[in-house]
Amino acid sequence: MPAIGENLRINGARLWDSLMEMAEIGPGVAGGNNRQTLTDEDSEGRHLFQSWCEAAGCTMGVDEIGNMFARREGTDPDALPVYVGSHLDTQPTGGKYDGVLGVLGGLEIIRTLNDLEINTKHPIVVTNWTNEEGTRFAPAMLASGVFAGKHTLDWANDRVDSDGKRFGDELERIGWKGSEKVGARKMHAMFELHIEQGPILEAENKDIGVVTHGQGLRWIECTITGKESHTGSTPMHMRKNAGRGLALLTELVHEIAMANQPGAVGAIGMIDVYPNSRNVIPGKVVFTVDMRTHLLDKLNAMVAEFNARAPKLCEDIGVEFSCEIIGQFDPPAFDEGCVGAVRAAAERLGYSHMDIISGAGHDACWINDLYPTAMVMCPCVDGLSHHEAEEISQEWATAGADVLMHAVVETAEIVG
Ligand code: HGY
Ligand code: MN
Ligand code: MN
Repeated sequence: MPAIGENLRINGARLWDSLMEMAEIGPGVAGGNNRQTLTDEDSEGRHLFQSWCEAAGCTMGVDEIGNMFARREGTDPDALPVYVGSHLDTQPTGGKYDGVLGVLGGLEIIRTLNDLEINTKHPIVVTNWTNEEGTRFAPAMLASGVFAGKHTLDWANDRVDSDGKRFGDELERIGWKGSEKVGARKMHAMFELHIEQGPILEAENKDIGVVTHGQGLRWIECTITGKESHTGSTPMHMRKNAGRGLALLTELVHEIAMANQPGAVGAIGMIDVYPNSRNVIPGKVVFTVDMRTHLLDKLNAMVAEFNARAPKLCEDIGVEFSCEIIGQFDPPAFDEGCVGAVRAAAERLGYSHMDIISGAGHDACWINDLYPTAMVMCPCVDGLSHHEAEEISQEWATAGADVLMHAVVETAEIVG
């Protein structure tokens, strides 16, 4: 196999133009994106991605949960493909790069190999995973989780959003339910490029994060039931205020995370208050606890402490408590061979780099359970993400895609 030269570089301007064009679909209200999964905007972004892939000579496959697979042929059609991708869906207050950089970075590899007329033994498949964010339909990484056998397709299709719309119905409505069996595809390896979504790489002045591990995650959906009553005429001692329970458990989650520093996080992001009226004591509050750390024993201990203390705190103020896990994955350790290919690529290309643990969850975390997988990260400004002001530089995007291409091409084996 011919050596991969340090001059093998992507077209950074073309990648940046594609990022900006995709960002015009599903605009937010403050310069970012609101292209939530299975919306019309998601469908529009999918069509644009498919048109670009087909213009680059790829054939597109779509599975029963809407995962998209754009295949560039290799010289050995029987060789298992190298997959490279991420997600196009965004948070409601999303940025232009979370997920999108990984999908369009994969497409840029195809475009560059076409320009240079480079062939690889293994086919290369660029992937868009459905519903990575888990914001409209919980849990996160839903479709890659079905692909990895973590959820059944039926369970996924029955997930509902806050308007009661069913995942499977919305997938059919936007016309992106494919015919391929989910998980039938076999992989030689998979790589994912993603912005760090944290402050470390920028603070350390590094171009590239070589992701060795990720945090594990537990999403605990909690319901506190009190009693609606008048905020003016109900005496304080007669109140059953579910809102107080939320306040106490918000502080409990923070206290548990702080007690497990360094390297643990916890927050409550999604909250529904019923009836959410200014002059009614909240009768019910439904919310999701998000706890994470890269150490499995610590993660389980954090959840155990929450489960031990939350019911008592609610009982003491006269409200009822129940909860269930609605999303979880254990801390991943990525494939050492693939991680080594990422690290060697950064060194070959002369990019500053450091090993890093991913704070956020990614589709690669699930695929890593099945096939050799690794991630490449680039910095983001102030570590900000899941915010419309999420920003990266063209140089960072280019460096990340260069390293991604070298790792993918090395694994797919260049043919002279
Ligand atoms: O929640 C996560 O870590 C990812 O952004 N879905
Ligand atoms: Mn993401
Ligand atoms: Mn995200």
